[in-house]
Amino acid sequence: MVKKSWGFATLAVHGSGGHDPQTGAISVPIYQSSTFAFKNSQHGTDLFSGKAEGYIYSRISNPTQAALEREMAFLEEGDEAIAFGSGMAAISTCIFTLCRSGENFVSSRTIYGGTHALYIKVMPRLNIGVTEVDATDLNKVEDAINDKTRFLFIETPANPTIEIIDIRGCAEIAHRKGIKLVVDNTFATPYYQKPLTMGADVVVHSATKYIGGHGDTVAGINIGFKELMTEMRKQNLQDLGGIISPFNAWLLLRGLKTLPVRMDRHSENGMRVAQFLAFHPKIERVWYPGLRIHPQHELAKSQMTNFGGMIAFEIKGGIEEGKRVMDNVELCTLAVSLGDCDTLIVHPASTTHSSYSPEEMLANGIKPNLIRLSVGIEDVTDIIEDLSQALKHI
Ligand code: LCS
Repeated sequence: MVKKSWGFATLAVHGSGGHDPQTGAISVPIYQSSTFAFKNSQHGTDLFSGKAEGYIYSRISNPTQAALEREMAFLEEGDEAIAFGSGMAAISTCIFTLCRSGENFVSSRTIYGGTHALYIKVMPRLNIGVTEVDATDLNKVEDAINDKTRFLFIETPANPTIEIIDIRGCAEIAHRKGIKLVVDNTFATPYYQKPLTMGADVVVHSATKYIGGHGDTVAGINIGFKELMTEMRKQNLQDLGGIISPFNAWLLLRGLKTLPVRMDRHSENGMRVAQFLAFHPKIERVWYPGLRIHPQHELAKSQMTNFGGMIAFEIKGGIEEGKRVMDNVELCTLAVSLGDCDTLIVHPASTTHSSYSPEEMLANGIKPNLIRLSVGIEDVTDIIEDLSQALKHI
């Protein structure tokens, strides 16, 4: 029996619901089954009508997926969670649950490039409007909302600039205007930030990142309160079909057991690497919410309990200097994605955020000389040593 009063680390280990009742297995079994037998034809009818509870078909739900969802609901302090095959499936299903053709939503403008691509490529075809605003200015957020706006979407800390958005401030505006607030909590994880406790209605995750934590799974999770999550599952998950596989759900359950331990190390290493970069003569500027020089350090402290492993930094010079650093790292891996045990380094403007126009990039702080670093859990002295030798090449 899981106790809601348990601490985060205890819930991360035990929150899926305990040992398998049939076998005593302490690891949740991988129910690798697409379909589930009905006891008789009436049972099938009752499951379909909702009179009986149980499993029907793994596009709707599956016991391994359900264990992951129970655990994530505990960790984010929501009623229910739904796990998806990717973060993008989680985000698109959330949008389709909240918004219909002819309506619109407002989003912070600095977000993962794939989310921005979904806005500009798919939403116009469905006649769903998107207004992207500088959400660090709450007046701009409020001004963008009209009577057809259904929700506000923010990503904080933001990918790739590590900008911080005021969750409580956005929740106050959203609820005053009668709309929902959705927060992408991928960078912080529930260990450091719990948007549902600050007024958000839905939390979305690319679970590919810190939740999985090992760079071996693509997945997404949405967490929220009963009514909306039931609608999301019944109306949208089932129809759009972006479900997680049982094996990937199991990998996330395994990853979650060590989430607090990994995050502590990511933060410790993140702070040390950020401090190193902040004093480096070849670096123009460092963005890490744990540093006092971050313009939103106080806001970050008010809504996060620690700052994780995501850093952005601007190299003196331009893109050529940046490329030279990235081409000369030896321990750090030049790759997209983030939140893995391995330190990853990437140039957002030419990769993860290339869906933005050059003008949008500049307006959103995605400068040509900006490099994003996902600090891993290796020995921090080795990470710093590697960056130090790579920086000598410029
Ligand atoms: N939200 C955030 C904040 C992300 O960083 C990503 C992926 C997604 C959602 C989408 O999740 P996915 O479907 O990939 O699981 N971010 C990536 C990045 O920065 N590099 O590669 C993927």
